Amino acid sequence: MAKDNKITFYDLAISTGATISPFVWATKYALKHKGFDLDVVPGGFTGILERTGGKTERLPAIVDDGTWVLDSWGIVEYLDATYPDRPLLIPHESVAATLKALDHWFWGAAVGPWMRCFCADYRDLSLPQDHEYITHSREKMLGRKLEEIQAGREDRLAGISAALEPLRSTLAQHPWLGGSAPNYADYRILGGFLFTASVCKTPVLAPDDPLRDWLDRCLDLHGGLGRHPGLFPLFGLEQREGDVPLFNRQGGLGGIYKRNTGPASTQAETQKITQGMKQPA
Ligand SMILES: N[C@@H](CCC(=O)N[C@@H](CS)C(=O)NCC(=O)O)C(=O)O
Repeated sequence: MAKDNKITFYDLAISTGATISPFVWATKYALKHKGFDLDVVPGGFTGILERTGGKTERLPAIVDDGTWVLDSWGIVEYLDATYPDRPLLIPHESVAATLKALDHWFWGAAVGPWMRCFCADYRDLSLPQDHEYITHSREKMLGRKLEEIQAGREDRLAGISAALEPLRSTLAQHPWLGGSAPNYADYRILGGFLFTASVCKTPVLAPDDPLRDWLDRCLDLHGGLGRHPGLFPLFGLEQREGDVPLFNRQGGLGGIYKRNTGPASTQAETQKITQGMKQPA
């Protein structure tokens, strides 16, 4: 398996040379996490079927010493099952279950909305031979002209940034989504940020966003895998008058973030929520 420690990796890139797909980015990190070198087959959106000898219309795809493996999740399952002695991507089934929930939320809260903020730029940045296909297929997917969907994005960016609080409050308490070390949970969510960085002609997060520390550490992993010169800056969004705050400076919400250590820890809250209430006789 994996002759010379190399795995063939079908990339999906745009005219800047940067990988675009969140799934392909996550897979790149997954392969590096397992310690493999990549034999990269470059290319854009059109011609995937021809490039892969009829094996797939979608990427990522890898070939491990003649074995084709398709689909980002399929690749993760394959890598951990075939190479259990190398660092695991999904160290326990519970990580898979929790990550599916996290990934689903993240697409709805951020990746999808960011896609709609940058869909015309995405087309313009794609390889020239891909423009027609991207315009047609993405207008079918999204239901309107790309320019119309993208218009007014400056009014939407603050809300998308604000919605990322679950990541901020978690990463304030753990260095990685994987806990003390990165695993596929980090790579999967990172893939969505790297997709956005490949197309975001205007920044999407505040310069002092707490996510910056985790993102910078992710980009530096595996020899600076995410430090591609074709990526646009994610940080630099300014809060305008009337915008919601770009991030919450108060900390996380929910029971896990408000540990009950006895009355002293809940006194202030109790006081606030009982203010004006009639005292029992
Ligand atoms: N479930 C698949 C989804 C793969 C997928 O949809 N890839 C897109 C890129 S984000 C693709 O290959 N698109 C080619 C096209 O649009 O023709 C996976 O996780 O690998």
